[in-house]
Amino acid sequence: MNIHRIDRYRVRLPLRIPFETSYGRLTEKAFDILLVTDELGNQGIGELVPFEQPDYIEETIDTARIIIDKHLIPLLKEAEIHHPKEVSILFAEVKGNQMAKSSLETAIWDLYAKRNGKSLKTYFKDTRVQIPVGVSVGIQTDLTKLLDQITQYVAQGYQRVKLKIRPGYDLKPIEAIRKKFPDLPLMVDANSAYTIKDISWLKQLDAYDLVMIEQPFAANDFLDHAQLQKEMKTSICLDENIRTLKDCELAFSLGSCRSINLKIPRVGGITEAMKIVDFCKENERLVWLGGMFESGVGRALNLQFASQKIFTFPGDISASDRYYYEDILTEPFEIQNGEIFVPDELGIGVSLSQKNLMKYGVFETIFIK
Ligand code: OSB
Ligand code: MG
Repeated sequence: MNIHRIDRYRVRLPLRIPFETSYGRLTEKAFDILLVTDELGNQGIGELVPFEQPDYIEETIDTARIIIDKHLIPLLKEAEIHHPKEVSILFAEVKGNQMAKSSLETAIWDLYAKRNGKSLKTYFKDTRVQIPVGVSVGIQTDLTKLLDQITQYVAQGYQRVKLKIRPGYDLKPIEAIRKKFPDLPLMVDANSAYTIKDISWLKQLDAYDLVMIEQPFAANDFLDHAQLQKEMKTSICLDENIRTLKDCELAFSLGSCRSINLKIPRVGGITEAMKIVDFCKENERLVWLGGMFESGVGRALNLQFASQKIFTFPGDISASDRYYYEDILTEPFEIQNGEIFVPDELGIGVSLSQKNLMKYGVFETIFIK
């Protein structure tokens, strides 16, 4: 298979509810949709997910576009690709920049599956058709509004709630949620907002029966997380730290965490994500699927990947209407009894809405043979 053409839509979708984390407030999500066409006219779709600010990790949508245009597309131009697993090897000479790589790598997996007349999930072992889902709730200093929001999500069937926290916004909201929902599977995500100096403060969280605490310390820290995990009963989960299988091995061998939030784009694509899944399977480690406020394209990819039975813990894969008024697909994803169906059509299994792409996006061709 040869890549003959690559197009992109630069899209901005307004969020229904502004999303606040320890590092900032998001009111709309910018992302690119990449269309990769082969010599036969088959087309794969990928999503470029980084944020506009380098505050979650260092990649931004602008830096990723430069890496794609100047470094990754030139590598694809001359390549003859027999299997999408070769793409990560082809891209290896470009260091880091996992989200840029993932946008093209996942588009090529989609293209490959479509070329072979298959749904993407057929390339994974032990899959099912419906997956349990959770919801990630932003910082909301008005606790009445926070509890109302969570009440709605619980009524819609979300099986697990993740609350964003930061210093000054932790014990109080957690206590309020626990009081109202004593049995709700509840976890928190600090997005790196604490430091080792906060260990004794964080130890108080052990009293709230949290399923896990996600990424309390810096995005590249393993040692302080290991110290915290040694002193806490509650499981630590790492997100920002995990860019490669090696990071995953390091985290578990140092005892930095007991579970991994796996995001396909943060590890450079499907091939590396599969290696991490295999490692977690072999070593009986908890791995679950996170999200990046993806549009329907990235959401469909996440659903295909999370169809693997190892993903028993509800992921950050919510219904389209939890995020956006309108998405760029012809059909939105809906939650039914706490689960979302995995699309069954070819590749990632979704069709783009041309109307909405034109409404929210700008089209450009970035490579043509
Ligand atoms: O830390 O997991 C995170 C959203 C944006 C950036 C980082 C994170 C998140 C989420 C929500 O928690 C994930 C989602 O629902 O897509
Ligand atoms: Mg996180």
